[in-house]
Amino acid sequence: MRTDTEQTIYLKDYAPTPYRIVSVELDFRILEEATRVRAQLTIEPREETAPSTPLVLNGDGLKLETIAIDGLPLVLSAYAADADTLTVVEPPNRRFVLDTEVMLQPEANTKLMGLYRSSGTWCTQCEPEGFRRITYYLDRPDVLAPFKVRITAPMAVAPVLLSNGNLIDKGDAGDGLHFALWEDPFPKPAYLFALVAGDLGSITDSFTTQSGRKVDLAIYCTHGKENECHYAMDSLKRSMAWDERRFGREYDLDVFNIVAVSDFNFGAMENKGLNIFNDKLVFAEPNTATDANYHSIERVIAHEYFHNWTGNRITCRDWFQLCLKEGLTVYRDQEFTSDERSRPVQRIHDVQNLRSSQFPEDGGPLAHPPRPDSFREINNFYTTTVYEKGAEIVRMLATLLGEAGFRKGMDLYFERHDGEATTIEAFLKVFEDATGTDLSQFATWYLQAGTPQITVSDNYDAASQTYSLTLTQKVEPTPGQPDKQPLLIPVRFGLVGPNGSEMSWSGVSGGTAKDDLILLDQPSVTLRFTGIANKPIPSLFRGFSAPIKVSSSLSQSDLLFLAGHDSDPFNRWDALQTVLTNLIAGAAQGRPWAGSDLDALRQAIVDTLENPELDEAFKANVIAIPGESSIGRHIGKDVDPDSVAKARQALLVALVKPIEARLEALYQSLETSAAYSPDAQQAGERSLRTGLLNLLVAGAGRSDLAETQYNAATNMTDRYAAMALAARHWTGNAQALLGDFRTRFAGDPLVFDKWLTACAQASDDGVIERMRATLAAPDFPKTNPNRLRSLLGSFVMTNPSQFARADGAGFRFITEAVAEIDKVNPQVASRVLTGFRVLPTLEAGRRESGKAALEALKTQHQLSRNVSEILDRILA
Ligand code: 0A1
Ligand code: ZN
Repeated sequence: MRTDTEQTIYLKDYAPTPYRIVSVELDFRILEEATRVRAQLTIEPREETAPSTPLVLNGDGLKLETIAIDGLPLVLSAYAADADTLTVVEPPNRRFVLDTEVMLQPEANTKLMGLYRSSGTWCTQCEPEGFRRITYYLDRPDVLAPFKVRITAPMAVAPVLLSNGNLIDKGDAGDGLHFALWEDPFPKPAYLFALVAGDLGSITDSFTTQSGRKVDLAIYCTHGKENECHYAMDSLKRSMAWDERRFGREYDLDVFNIVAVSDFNFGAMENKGLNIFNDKLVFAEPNTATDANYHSIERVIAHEYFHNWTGNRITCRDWFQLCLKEGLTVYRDQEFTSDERSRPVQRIHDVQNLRSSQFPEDGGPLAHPPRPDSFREINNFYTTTVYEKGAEIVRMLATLLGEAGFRKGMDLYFERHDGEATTIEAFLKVFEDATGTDLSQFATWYLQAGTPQITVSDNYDAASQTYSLTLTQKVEPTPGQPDKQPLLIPVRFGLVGPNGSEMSWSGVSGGTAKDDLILLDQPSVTLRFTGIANKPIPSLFRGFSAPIKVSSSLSQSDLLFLAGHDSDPFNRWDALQTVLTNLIAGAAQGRPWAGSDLDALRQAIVDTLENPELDEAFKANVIAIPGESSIGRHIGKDVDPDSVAKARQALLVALVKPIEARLEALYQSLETSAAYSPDAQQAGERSLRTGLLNLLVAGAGRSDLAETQYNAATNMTDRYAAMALAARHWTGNAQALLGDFRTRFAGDPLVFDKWLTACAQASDDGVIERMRATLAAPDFPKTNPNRLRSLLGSFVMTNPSQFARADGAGFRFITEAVAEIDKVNPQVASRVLTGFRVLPTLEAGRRESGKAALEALKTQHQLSRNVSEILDRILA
């Protein structure tokens, strides 16, 4: 059953608009019942536009009240208006002012796009196509204009009135109303427009830029939450300083405002000078926020701030170029966090995220290039491929060009394209021009979907002291792309000698290898290194120098050797993870491990834990046993999640039991009475302690330790970790801990999200019925994306054996929930549905029951364009 028209938009059809918008004046009259929006758009035809070309503006669910050009109302025959478009049939062939009025009902806007209300506050979300839900406009990113915004609202309900840019006037407007006038001098696309009107508290600060300008900073929030905004403010100031230091980028307005709202479809939004944030990415205090929350706040505050240059000053020509701003900005926020915290630990974190979310997307039915060439619903393309793979591409560029070359290219990018809406091609061109490098083959990364699979083989010839190394690349077909081109893949590497030190060579032939970088630019490359005295162990893709999968020919003992000796910390971690994955995946597929393999692995783990040179956060990552989804992905097809879960559990027991006492002693020794600080050092110690607790609970049944930690906790990080572990393993005390947590933090919505997530991750068969009951409770806020994502998103993404249960109950629970949520908020619904992308990897029975659930969703419900597109792509 369908109602939405299935229109596909193609990159190849791009054409500039026949009309330019020279300037924008908006007048919002906000009242409890409704909001009236008057737009005065100064418009002119382009030089090449033929006279009488109709002007077609976008709308979405709008109802036109009045329309005039240059002050004269239009006669009925001069325009056509419906909910989705406004056409002026024969506009003047010169500059003119189009004046329109519409009425909005923000209260009824549950899609949270356009102008809506969140806990009483009026706020907006316009990216990508929300502005057309506010007024008729050329709502596309290549239409840039300066905005002047007047907001009038009741003083009592909305004492705070904010928009983009600088405040130029404010005052009383009579009848209990007041007004504010904002002006943003920087021409911007409509997706960066924002407005906030509400009764909000705030904290303020200031930042002096490198050229000595003082910028007023403020974070607005619900009254009473001000004290929880300080970490966000601190992160903002550090971000501003970092962008000056690292990229020479200075902030450009006199004010920078952030507003935290409770109902938000994403993490946050980079509106010019007025960032709007999901409150979970602003509020933090030790009793209710975890270290992971602090880490995310720092990262997202930085991300949105960095968009001011990469996104706002230089924006995208069209939405196919989304990766231009997102990939680059994610790269920048990753670099910021690496500089602020531990670089290797951040790299591990980012790669884990890439592997657990982007790789499955890239290898399944939803695979698409970082720069897609068609879409039905652009909201479905705010994906991990655009964001995280996009960041990896920028990272590879930096690797290939070196730090200085990369910076030269970035400087040229800012110089050449400031104020423009541009493309991926223009981005690559600046690096070509700045460094004289040919990037034509490299560009394929943006255009081709799929994760390259790298095969490695090697041979050592003692007689000639020659070591040869063959690297082969292959990308499997993805939807719409049956044939793949070879990519230019930077391989950072080293040859590790028998004593663990780096080996050097006297010569190399057969390919490009310079210092520690091999350029794999052919389907297969064989390098011959001469002057090699002993057989080396290759350490490849150091620092994860490219977003690829490697099938390594290394034996377990070689991998464990690297885990103990590689000079590259990322590869040390990765080697041990590979060993763990191989053992569990093997056992799940009927190839049990040998006792000696496990002994060696256990020893490697103990050695790592006892190594005084490694920091705690790194150790915590080393002892994190790969999750069931990760093992499933390694197996790749015909996966039975139950055997994976069983094998993983068996390995945990076999690994932990013999060293339980040592692990417990270490666990106890990490207890501290120091006052909580979210800094990387303390957070690292806590994460190691949690990692040890995980081993002890999962591998030695020590739920008593979880309970003790839960009760003794003096911060949310320790308390949540203990409860979540008990819930996941559904230990005897899990229900009691969940119950205590629920009542202890009753009334705190962000902590309720943590409870929902922990509930959704439970491994027992009762989980679905409990979730059903939670969702059906009359007071469950089904309009709030955070609540829905915490319950349903966590379930589909992190509880693989219950979601893909053999009886199909997990699939049906989700499709039924999606059908219901779709009526309220299609963006949240379609995102939850993407969890079904795992279907092709599952064994036949589960695959079929998953498909049946999707078919039922498709035939029995009227679905949004968002959900329909995802559904059709998964079923294709
Ligand atoms: N540009 C934002 C992401 C974002 C996209 C869409 C939104 O609403 C539907 C909100 C935010 C970012 O990259 O942070
Ligand atoms: Zn972004």
